[in-house]
Amino acid sequence: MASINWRSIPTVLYPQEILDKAFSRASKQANLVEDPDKYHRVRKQMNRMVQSAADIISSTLLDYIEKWPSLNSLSDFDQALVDAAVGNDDFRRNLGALQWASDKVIRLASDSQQKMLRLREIDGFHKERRHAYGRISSIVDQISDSIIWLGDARNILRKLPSIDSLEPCIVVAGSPNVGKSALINSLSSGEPEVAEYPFTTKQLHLGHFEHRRRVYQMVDTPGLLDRPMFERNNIEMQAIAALENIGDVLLFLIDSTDGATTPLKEQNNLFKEVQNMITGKPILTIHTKSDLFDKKPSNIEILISAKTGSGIEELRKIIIEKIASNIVSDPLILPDHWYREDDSIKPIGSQQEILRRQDEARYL
Ligand SMILES: Nc1nc2c(ncn2[C@@H]2O[C@H](COP(=O)(O)OP(=O)(O)OP(=O)(O)O)[C@@H](O)[C@H]2O)c(=O)[nH]1
Ligand SMILES: [Mg+2]
Repeated sequence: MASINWRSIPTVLYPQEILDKAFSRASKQANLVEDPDKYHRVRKQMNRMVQSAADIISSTLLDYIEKWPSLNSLSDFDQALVDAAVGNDDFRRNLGALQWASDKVIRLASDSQQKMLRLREIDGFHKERRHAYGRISSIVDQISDSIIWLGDARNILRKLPSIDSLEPCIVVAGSPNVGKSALINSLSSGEPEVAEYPFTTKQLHLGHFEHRRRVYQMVDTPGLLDRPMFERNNIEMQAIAALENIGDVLLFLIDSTDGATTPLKEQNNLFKEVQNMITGKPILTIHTKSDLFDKKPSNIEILISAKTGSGIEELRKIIIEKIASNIVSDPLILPDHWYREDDSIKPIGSQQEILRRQDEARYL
């Protein structure tokens, strides 16, 4: 499943703006009508006004529906994000209201045109046009709450992180201030993006690097995993479960320097909790801020410094290897030539693909 580009969700106009746009364009259309006979001219003009106004409103609403992601096609992770951010039920209901209004407006225009066919007075055409406009306005009014909801929701969704579930994803966790964001910075090939989780007020960092044409995505978890279990609500638990879904490997960062914000004992407790929560994913324990140690502590395997860059390239290799070897041992591997049900043309999990990844790991 490819990632959703939350930023591409279009601006939603206010209900009155939608009506103004439709009515003013419809008037312009009416001005284009030419007919020397007044009776026919007015009939065509009124007809065209109603038709154009309805078309513009309907296409504006349908365009919103089309450009908004369809919930069913989202990954579990993205669905959990949307649910926490704006609520999946509201999401469906409000988009549904737009569809309803679009259908209704089109039907109304066609009824109105039928009526005009039967009218004999010029005045009658004007009257019918005004009547149709009134009813169009009232339909848009009826869904104005939904339109306003979508406008607000768009501003929230735009800030969500975009993660491509076809590419490997590295989740970075640990207590506050251990250096999660700094590590993502130093592993990233470009400037990491800043996004938001709907579950926390903190900003998260999204980085990526490429290796042999694969994009390795990194996402950090500020404020998500750094509190004891009992303080978390359902929605956060859902987020953590979803996080487990997207991550191919979890990096757990520990700051064991003397100046660490969280005492080492508490960091170890959090580690145990995370270990219990995240099952079936490789977890790498990484000690940070090595530049602050006088000499390397003997019991530590992976030690890095985002500040000096020490240990970063070694860590990158370990991550790539870990992901490659984990794919090989995946018990849910699909048989040869089986394709996953999504838009990817890559045969994920096929024997060839596995061999290719094994090769990659071997020639690191
Ligand atoms: N000396 C040193 N300081 C570091 C290193 N990595 C991070 N820091 C510092 O540690 C502090 C926290 O770093 P962040 O990367 O923001 O930590 P974080 O885990 O993302 O913090 P939260 O997002 O608040 O949970 C910052 O002041 C960094 O400059 C390092 O390798 N060496
Ligand atoms: Mg951070």
